[in-house]
Order: sequence, then structure tokens, then C-alpha cells
Amino acid sequence: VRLARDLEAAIPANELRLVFQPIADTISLKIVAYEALLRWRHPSLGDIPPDIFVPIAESSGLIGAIGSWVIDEALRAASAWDPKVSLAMNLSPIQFRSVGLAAEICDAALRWDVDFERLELEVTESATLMGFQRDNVLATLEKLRKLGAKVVMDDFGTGHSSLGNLKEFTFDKIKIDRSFVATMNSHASSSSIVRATIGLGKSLGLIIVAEGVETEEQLSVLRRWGCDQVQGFLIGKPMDRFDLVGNGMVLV
Ligand code: G
Ligand code: G
Ligand code: MN
Ligand code: NA
Repeated sequence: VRLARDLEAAIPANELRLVFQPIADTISLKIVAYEALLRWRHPSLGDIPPDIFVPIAESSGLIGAIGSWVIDEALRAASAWDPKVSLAMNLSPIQFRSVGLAAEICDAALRWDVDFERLELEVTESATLMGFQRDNVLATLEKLRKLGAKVVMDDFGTGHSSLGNLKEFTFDKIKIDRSFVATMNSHASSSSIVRATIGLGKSLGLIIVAEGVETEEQLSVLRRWGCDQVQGFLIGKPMDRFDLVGNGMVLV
């Protein structure tokens, strides 16, 4: 209750910010996108991880306002990047309850003059599974896809029925959850899952991203298996938008 109340004040109090984590091409290691990740610095409790406060925002109804802030702020940042670099944003399933979500993303992209082709919308499997809003999710994602945005299945492998979702929804990209990547070199089952997911994604014509890549060894295995893109501490940590300048990505 207390955190929910504090979270309500967080936007006006400027306690929320976005950081941006690079996603690179597996072969060239050139940065192809940044994922916007939300951070909250609580005035007395310090940094609260999104795993804690995003669910609070979802259950308290604050995710609408916070999600709108994220969309605007992320597009503002992306407007200063090399236009070849895409912007990945996380969308909560709750945000799809608003019929205005597609229009909101469109407005922000137009306002900040960012091409729709540069937008990657990350949804988790649970988002696509919730029966009562399946149609909403589908309609909204299709609208945005028609305009050129890419739809990404986030945290692949951790949801309920990954394969059913892949069949029923049109995705452009799959992100293999970092829990599989982390144990790839120690658990044969993880490495089989990663390898099979890459093969499955390729046969469906999807771009495959591995998350949580921390070691050269993981990178070289992912390269060998044909994973398209990589994200993780080896490539780069989430950074403040001003620190992206050092990466040569910021134009203005
Ligand atoms: O940045 P970090 O790895 O701590 O993020 C943890 C989780 O919080 C991730 O699963 C991510 O999807 C989620 N998250 C981060 N930023 C946002 C955001 O802007 N909106 C939503 N809905 N979830 C986010
Ligand atoms: O959207 P998603 O839930 O996947 O968010 C990615 C989260 O994973 C972010 O919170 C980010 O800080 C975290 N993360 C990114 N790269 C790494 C990594 O290489 N190792 C670990 N342990 N966490 C990572
Ligand atoms: Mn994500
Ligand atoms: Na993820």
C-alpha cells in the first residue's frame, strides 16, 4: 500500500528514469537497438527494482500513466540516436486494456519523429495468454505492426504455452530468456533449449535474440548456432541516455 502510494508520486517527483541497454548483431557486434528499462529511485528506500514495482503499478492501476511516461521518454531519447538504431520498449499486458494504446504510441513516434520501423514492442508470453484480453492484444499489435513496428516475444520459454502463442500471434522476433543463457554451458538441457529455440525461430522466419549474455564462451556458442542478436553485460549494461554519447550513437 505504501509503495503504491509512493509510486503515484514518483512521476511528478521525477523519481522515475529510463536506462538503455544495447542489443548487438551477433557477428559484427554492432549495436542494432537499445532496450528502454525503467528505474525508480525511492526517496528513502533507494533503488527499487522493476520486478518489484512494475507488478505494483499493474495492480494499482498506475501502469497506464507510467507506461505513457515510458513511451514518451523512450521515444524522446531515440529521436537523438542514429536512425539505424531501433528502440525496444516493454509493454505490460495491462496497458493493452486501454483502447488508446496504439494511438498513444503513434502520437509519440510522430511527435519525436521516430520511424515506426525502428520500434520494437516487447510483450511477455503471459500478456498474450490472458484470455479476457487476447483480442485486444492481437488487434493493438496488428495495428502497430501494419505501421511498421516489430512485435517481440520477451522472456521466451518462461511462460505457459510458447508454441501456441507463436502460432496464434504474429511475432517478428523472439528473446530467449536469460535463465537459459545463464546455464547454457553448465546444463545440457538449457543448451538444448537455446539451440532448439534458435532453430525453431529461424524456421518460422523470426529474428532471435539471446538475453543475459555475460561471457565470450556464451557468445561464441550463440554465434555458432546462428543466433541473430545478443544482449547482456558482455555487450553493455543499461546506461543513462546521456552516456550513450560515448557509444557514438547520439547525433544531437
Ligand atoms: O531492468 P531489469 O532487468 O531489472 O527489468 C526487470 C523486468 O522489468 C524486466 O522483465 C522488464 O521486462 C521489466 N521492465 C523494465 N522496464 C519496463 C517498462 O518500462 N515497462 C514494463 N511494463 N516493464 C518493464
Ligand atoms: O525485459 P527484461 O525482463 O528481459 O529485462 C532485461 C533485464 O535483464 C534488465 O533488468 C537487465 O538489467 C537484466 N540484464 C540484462 N543483461 C543482463 C545480464 O547479462 N545478466 C544479468 N544477470 N541480467 C541482465
Ligand atoms: Mn524486455
Ligand atoms: Na526479457
